[in-house]
Amino acid sequence: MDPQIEALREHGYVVVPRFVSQGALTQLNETAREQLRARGSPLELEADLRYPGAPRSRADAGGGTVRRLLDAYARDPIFAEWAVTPGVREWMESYFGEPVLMSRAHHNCLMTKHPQYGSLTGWHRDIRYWSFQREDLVSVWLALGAETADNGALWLVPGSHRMTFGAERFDEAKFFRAEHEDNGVIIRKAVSPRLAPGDAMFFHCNTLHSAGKNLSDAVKFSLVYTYHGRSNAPLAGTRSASKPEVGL
Ligand SMILES: O=C(O)CCC(=O)C(=O)O
Repeated sequence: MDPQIEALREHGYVVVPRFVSQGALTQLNETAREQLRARGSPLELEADLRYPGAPRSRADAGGGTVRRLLDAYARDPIFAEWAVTPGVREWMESYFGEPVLMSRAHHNCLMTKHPQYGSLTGWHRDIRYWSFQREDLVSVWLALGAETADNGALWLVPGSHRMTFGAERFDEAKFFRAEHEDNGVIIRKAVSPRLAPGDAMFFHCNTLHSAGKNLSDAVKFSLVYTYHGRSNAPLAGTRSASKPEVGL
């Protein structure tokens, strides 16, 4: 595990092959598909976010396309089990050097990327979703199927979690301005690691990343959770503090 943690510290992300066993992967995939069929709340729709390529409204063609099945932890026991699975706990404790908590306020979701109506996601740091004492959170992205640049896998800029940028490099929604010349130089260093089914990608909340559209003909499913050390509390009164966290 130590070389993986070193890689995360150095590059801002690391892929751990075959993190999920074949048996668990089959169960997770069945549950993911059932959950998408059932469309239980809370859901985030592509039409609500309106990222590039998404339907313009819920009334338009593809307007019901799901982007995230939110609160994965509460949706099904197998999703809850994977949020706190010993492999993740050991990994996160080793990185943070203290007991860890899983936030239920963002990520904590099953991400779906649909052909045709699935949108692309611009360059950003996930810290935009959070308000904590320190910008030190780590997400685990569990690929339930293969993820490649062709079906909308993540692109990440190695080492960007250690870079500092002025506020002018981001837009009002905290997307990293792709048209800014200096940003372009950084974005051109991005890589898109291929993930096999069952691989995990751990990445830091300050790692710049984006994702393209899904050009395949199958929905892509990924389970995503975010963790922080116990000493790094969410700021009172913010969305990050709005839901009880889960101790591992
Ligand atoms: O899958 C995508 O489109 C990007 C997901 C992502 O970066 C996010 O939700 O923060």
